[in-house]
Amino acid sequence: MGDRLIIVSNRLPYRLGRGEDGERKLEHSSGGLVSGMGPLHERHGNVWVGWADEGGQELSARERAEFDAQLVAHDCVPVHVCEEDAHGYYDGFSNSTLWPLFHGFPQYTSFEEADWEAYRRVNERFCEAVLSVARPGDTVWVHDYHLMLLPSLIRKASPQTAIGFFLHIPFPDYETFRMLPWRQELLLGTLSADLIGFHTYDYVRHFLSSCRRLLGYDNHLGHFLFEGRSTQADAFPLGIDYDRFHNAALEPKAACQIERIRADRERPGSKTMLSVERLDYTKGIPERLRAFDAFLQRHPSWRENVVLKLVAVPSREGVASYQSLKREVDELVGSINGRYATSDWTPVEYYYRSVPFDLLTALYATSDVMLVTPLRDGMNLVCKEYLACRGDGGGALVLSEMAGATYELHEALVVNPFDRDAMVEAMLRALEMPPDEQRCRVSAMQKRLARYTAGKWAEEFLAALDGVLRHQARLNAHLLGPTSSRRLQEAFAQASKRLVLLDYDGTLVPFVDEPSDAAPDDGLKALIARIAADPATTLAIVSGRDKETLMEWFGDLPVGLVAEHGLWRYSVSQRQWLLREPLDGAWKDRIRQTLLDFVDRTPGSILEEKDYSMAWHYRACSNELAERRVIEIKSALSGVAADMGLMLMEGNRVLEVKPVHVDKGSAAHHWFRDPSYDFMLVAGDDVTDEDMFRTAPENAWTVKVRNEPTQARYALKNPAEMRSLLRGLAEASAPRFEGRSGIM
Ligand code: GDG
Repeated sequence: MGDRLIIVSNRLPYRLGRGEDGERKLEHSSGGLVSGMGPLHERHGNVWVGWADEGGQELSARERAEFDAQLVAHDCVPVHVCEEDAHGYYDGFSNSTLWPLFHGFPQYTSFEEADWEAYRRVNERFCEAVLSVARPGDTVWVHDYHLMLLPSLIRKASPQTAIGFFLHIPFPDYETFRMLPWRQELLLGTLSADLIGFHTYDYVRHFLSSCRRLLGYDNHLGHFLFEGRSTQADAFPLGIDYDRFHNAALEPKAACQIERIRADRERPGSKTMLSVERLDYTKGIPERLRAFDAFLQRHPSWRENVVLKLVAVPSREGVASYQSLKREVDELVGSINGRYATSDWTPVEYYYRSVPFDLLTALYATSDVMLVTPLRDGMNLVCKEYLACRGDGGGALVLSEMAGATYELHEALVVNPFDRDAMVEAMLRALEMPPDEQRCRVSAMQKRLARYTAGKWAEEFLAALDGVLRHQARLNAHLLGPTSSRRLQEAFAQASKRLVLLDYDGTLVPFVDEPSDAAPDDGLKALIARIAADPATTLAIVSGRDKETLMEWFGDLPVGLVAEHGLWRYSVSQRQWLLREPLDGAWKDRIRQTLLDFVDRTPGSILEEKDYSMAWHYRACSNELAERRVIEIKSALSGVAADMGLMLMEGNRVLEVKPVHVDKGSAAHHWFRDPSYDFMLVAGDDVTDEDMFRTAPENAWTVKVRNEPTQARYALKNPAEMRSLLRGLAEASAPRFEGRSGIM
């Protein structure tokens, strides 16, 4: 990994505030991102790029310049955005499009082209700011949904930069994500990062599923190849600065607050339930208030004995859905208090403001029950902070199963926030939980939180990014770069007898959903014709396709053809197809119906029947379904296949049933064993081509057209690069064809 880290997030860790004397001054912002990245930011040389938050203050040009200078002195790079773009980017696309949709609230989602344009422009501004400070060898870590286009913008401008991206909110399921008109651009925007992180594995799965279904990118355990580069998506659950919270309650300022809160308790022995969050519709505040209402209704003995302290921090007040939520919460609080309050008891204490850190930790330390019941939450740090502040090991946490944090905090009372009865039940259990049970649950969760802190999270993410970069370096060592390409061409030019064996799909042409749509274009045919025309060169297409298709596409060229992975070989001199060994295709009748049943049950899949093999193609199917069907087909056919001397072979989104012992490696054997060839090039892209790579003589130029682990000596990134290599051979091979056009 690089020497310096450039952190990029929507906001900087400082904002402009006012001191007690009214003087403008920089204030440190808090929150999970700042605690995770703070220590890294402080390391020498590291910088933070973000939107300069002027705290709603009107600044003159001179004051803004002073503010910038202060930020720069704190290793920050401010990004300034004009008011109109800021509105479209922040209130608009970030908070009225991505935020609601990603949290599963399509009813609040707006789809405004103008907001999208502003979002794009602001991402470009961020890119300019990053490039203004980036140096070769730097690592850039981009955060959150505001900047989903930034990885690709940086990649385009600076291809070698190491880029990490972390999404702090949920990634929605495919059915929800696909509603976005700009869905492909957003996926492509993030995919240029080397490592893409999410809080939970569910979000990773959703992301991978959208990549597969919207872009056709397959992955293997979260790794995939994107534009020839290995990229990884994985889960990294964000923790908190545990010691900061754990020790805070012991600080004199907080201790004083704790004393005051205890003294203010309306009745000795009464209990407090607390909730703290931004006033946001994802946080489930009205649902919680309704459940509290039902709780007081059903359990009258708790009236006057419990108080719900509701801290709702004003947030995104410019967005309409937040304004109506504010009205709803105000009304609910008013209605509960109006119904149950007595002269010395107010059931809901409602604070519509942010509270200072020492009061926050004092509230955590003194509340008997913490209610964290969002309808959807990427992670949720408040529940972790509450636990960290419980120095006495007591307290009870009611936690929504819709928060990412649930995966780590199994000892909480986990509830479905939409289920009012379950919420009422959980409130009762939490209030009545015996102290021993409280300590047992809380201490188990504390141990985990103390270990996996925000700092550890950042370290693990960067270590994983480093791992991806090392993996890329290993793969890139195989890449057939300009020097090796030149050497290959020279060897080709100097050879007196050459062999060129080429796979077709994925090697000479990219994959398409419908196999019959992959016919060679005129440029490709002209290129192959020119290489094959040289009498010193034997060129053969070695494919899994049936012989009729190969004949139709290449029958007019002087090239050898191998069909059905080696079952058939077309002899140019004999002008006929030769069967590799006497075979019986009667087995097909026994398994055809089984495969056809799978076609019916798997929309998008097709069955291709060849002379002595059958191929079930699932390129156009949903990934999850196809994976399941492959396992089912294998188990349905494995017994019959063994009986009949068949094997099930997995290719690139195809499962093929064919006779054992027939593979491309054995098909190529009669060429490989001929010692008179002094140049051999063997190229292919999938698992069936590995048989050729394995059996080719040691000095053969074996080339895999996908940069991934392979038996081949070299790799190219895609069919376009393969064609360009062949163009070089065409030029070196047949001078007598010079002047002929049409080679592409
Ligand atoms: C997003 C994702 C994910 C809150 N009120 C006060 C206050 N806070 C601090 C808390 C906590 C932070 O703000 C809130 O963090 P959350 O994680 O709970 O929620 P979001 O703001 O929605 O954050 C979320 C997070 O990103 C990190 O990845 O967990 O899922 O939505 O640190 O302490 N701090 C003070 N006064 C308050 O009144 N001082």
